[in-house]
Amino acid sequence: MKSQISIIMGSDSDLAKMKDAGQVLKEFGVPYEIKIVSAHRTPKLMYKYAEEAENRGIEIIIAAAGGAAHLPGMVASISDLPVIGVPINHNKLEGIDALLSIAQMPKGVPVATMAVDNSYNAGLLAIRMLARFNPKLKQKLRAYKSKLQTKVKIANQKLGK
Ligand code: RP5
Repeated sequence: MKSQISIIMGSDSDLAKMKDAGQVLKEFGVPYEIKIVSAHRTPKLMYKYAEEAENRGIEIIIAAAGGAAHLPGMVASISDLPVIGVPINHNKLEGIDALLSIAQMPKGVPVATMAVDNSYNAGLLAIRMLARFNPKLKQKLRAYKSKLQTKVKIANQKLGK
């Protein structure tokens, strides 16, 4: 099955934090690919990857990076696809460096920026985007949201005892 979502990250040291994005896509049955593509260490690969992603059938790119996190913004400048950025806490400045690098994009080149290390929400946001045009996925999302509500209900019942 062709991958609909691309998960890319600047280094294999980001991988552990990006697993949640893959996990949630897997749970919803959305095919994805995952790769290391560094804006600073492999700029030519990044350019080629971003330029070709749409023609390969990718619909949304989730891009993660830590520190001077240029990958999501650069990929958004090259590709027309929606880009979801995940700032990684690389144990320096608590990830604020990456958060600001990814969020503070200039007008005209948007990146949907997640909370630091929150690749789970990046996966879920990608699913919400796809669900706009995919009724089966929409149904799964509804079931997911209702499970969230049940969890809170059970937690409240326990508090009441
Ligand atoms: C960024 O630099 C990567 O996304 C990673 O978060 C950070 C450090 O990379 P390594 O030195 O651990 O490979 O480009």
